[in-house]
Amino acid sequence: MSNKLTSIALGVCGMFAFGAVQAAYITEVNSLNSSISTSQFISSVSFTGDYDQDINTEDGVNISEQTSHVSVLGRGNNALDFFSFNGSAGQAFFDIDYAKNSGNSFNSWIELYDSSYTRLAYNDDSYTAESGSFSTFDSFMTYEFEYSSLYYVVVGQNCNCQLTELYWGADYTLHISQEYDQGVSAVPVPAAAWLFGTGLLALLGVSRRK
Ligand SMILES: [Ca+2]
Ligand SMILES: [Ca+2]
Ligand SMILES: [Ca+2]
Ligand SMILES: [Ca+2]
Repeated sequence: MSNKLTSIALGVCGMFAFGAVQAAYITEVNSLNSSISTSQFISSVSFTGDYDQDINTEDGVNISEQTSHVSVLGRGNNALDFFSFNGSAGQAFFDIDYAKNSGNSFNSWIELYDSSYTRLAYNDDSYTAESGSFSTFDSFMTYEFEYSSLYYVVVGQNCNCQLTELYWGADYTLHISQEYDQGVSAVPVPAAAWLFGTGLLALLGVSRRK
């Protein structure tokens, strides 16, 4: 009995550890996230602190190991792409890389909204073509969250200086990064696994006493 529970605990911890390593890049659920009410929620466990050459400030300084970050592989489907995530108080970075449509760069545009869908910020073009971007038409945005909450990011393209639906098949990568000291942290993943393991050990103790 105890051996069985122990192996289950080890297996679950292993899954958590595997998830933490593999979770940095996720794929957009194409065509299902075209509105605020159907936004694709990015779980905190998808964020990691692993090194990534394309996680950088707008000036091109790599911040992958100073932030908790997630990268979304998105694709246009004649619609806007909506994502939501739990942001924490502190500095956040939103970086569009590899924006391509039929081999050519397209003019991305991103917007940030709070949980009541009030627009907090938006960006059209970046200051520099940093790592991952071939063109300054790729968007880059920083924002200091005042408090922890659900936030929305919308990805589209610039048409007549406003947010417009992405072309069909337009590819891009969206990196969302948050500073470690106050931001969303990858730490809760092993912490959750540790607590789960501790709970199981406590259960084992109870069953042994019985
Ligand atoms: Ca980048
Ligand atoms: Ca899409
Ligand atoms: Ca970029
Ligand atoms: Ca742009």
